[in-house]
Amino acid sequence: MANNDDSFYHVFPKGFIWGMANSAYQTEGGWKADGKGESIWDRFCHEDASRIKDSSNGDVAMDSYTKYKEDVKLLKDMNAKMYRFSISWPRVLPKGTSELVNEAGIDYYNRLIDELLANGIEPCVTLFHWDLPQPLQEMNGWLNEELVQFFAEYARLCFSRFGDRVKYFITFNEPWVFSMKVYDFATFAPAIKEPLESPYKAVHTMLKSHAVAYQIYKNEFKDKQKGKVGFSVDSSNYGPKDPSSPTDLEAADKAFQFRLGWIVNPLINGDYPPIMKESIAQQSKLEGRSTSRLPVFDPESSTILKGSIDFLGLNYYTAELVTTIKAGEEANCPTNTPGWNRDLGLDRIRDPNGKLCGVWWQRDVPTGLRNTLNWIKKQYGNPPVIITENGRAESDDRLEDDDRIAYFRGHINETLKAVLLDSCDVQGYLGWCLLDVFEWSDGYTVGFGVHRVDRTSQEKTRTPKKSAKYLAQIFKENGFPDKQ
Ligand code: PNW
Repeated sequence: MANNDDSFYHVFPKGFIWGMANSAYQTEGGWKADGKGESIWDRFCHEDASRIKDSSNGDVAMDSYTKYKEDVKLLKDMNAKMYRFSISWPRVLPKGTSELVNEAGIDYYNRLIDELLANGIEPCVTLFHWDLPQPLQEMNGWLNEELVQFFAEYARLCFSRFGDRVKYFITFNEPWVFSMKVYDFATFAPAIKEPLESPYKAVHTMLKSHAVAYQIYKNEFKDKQKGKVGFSVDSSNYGPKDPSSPTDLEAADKAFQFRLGWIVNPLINGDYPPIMKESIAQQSKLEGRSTSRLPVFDPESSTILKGSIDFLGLNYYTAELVTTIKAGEEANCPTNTPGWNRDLGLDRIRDPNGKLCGVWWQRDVPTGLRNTLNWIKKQYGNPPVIITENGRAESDDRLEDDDRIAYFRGHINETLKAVLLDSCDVQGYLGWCLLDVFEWSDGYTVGFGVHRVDRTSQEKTRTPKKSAKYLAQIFKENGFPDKQ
């Protein structure tokens, strides 16, 4: 690598966790195998194929339900020490509730966990990566607070059946992306356009569910199992459009509060960020409402939410630049749509300084990751962080994926700076994604994978891309030992 770049040559602290991530619906297939129930994504794709760009679905996906041993081998070949995967809730509880446990589904995850451990790879299990059991959606999904109890039962089942071997649990994946894509953009299952109240309500239920699950782990399992329970949040980096403008700097901080703080402030401090409460109360008033659209935590929920993570999972992909909206320009501002966007009330663009990636919303801005890690450190007193997703989209599955290599190199190097130069407590890095997988409403038209999958072959043949070999080297050398 050229010497005239701004890379930092050093290794990560000993014990730094390297690995890859994935999720159930995007990878497993076997959508109705061995007693699995229907999820909201099964229903969404089957009901109307035109909802997905290439009219595809996850019925077969990468067939990891049968090919999991091959996935573990790929991880081993990459020198990975951790694999983050998610459990399909309806695979283990077909009706969503503990009324019916599908032992065949439990067996599948037991086999996967055992295979990982036999290969020296630590399992990291996400409980909710968006594939809610359809019967729970019929009850109004996350808008119904009864889901707190159903999630608690599901979490207890997972802790009790897998926790003897799984030491890292993540309750939820990316509530911001989930609630915005479902209830605001209405492009993700079950796509219900209700941007004003529903994203807030859904996130509220998820946070309360997390807190109850965390209590269950702490009270019933932790002493014996000695594992950790975390939560994965998504965030862009938010920078000022004009770095010399104090109001733009303030705007960037406000955007972080609305995106990351919405979720993380409750998990650490037991309540939503003050600026969010103020802004949404004000907007609600302007809409003629007598109360704020942002729900309020009852004292008990607030108490159990406070300090309810053993680690914070950060999913980072891109960076945005923000500025205030000029008076009179509100109607012309594309990022000022009713709901979360208008409540935030800022003019936002994807950072034009970064190279455009294979999806419209992604630009390659590595310094944004270091800044985001520092924002978390400063705002929340340096909590332990694991980067639970980071990766680059391509619009094809080329094996010579040099742009993806550049993305990984830049982002891992900025993480190294955050750890060694800024003392951010980052304990691990998981790349997204092990394979090219079903990319939600984009179907199979874009890929984040470091392995190509031949979906036309019976074997679903996996082939390492150049980036898989590149990451294998970083993982092995624990960073960037010297200039090369
Ligand atoms: C994440 N954004 O989604 C999800 O956790 C994965 O399941 C998904 O495959 C991956 O990232 C790539 O999309 C995101 O607009 C979707 O900033 C959108 C955004 C971020 C993350």
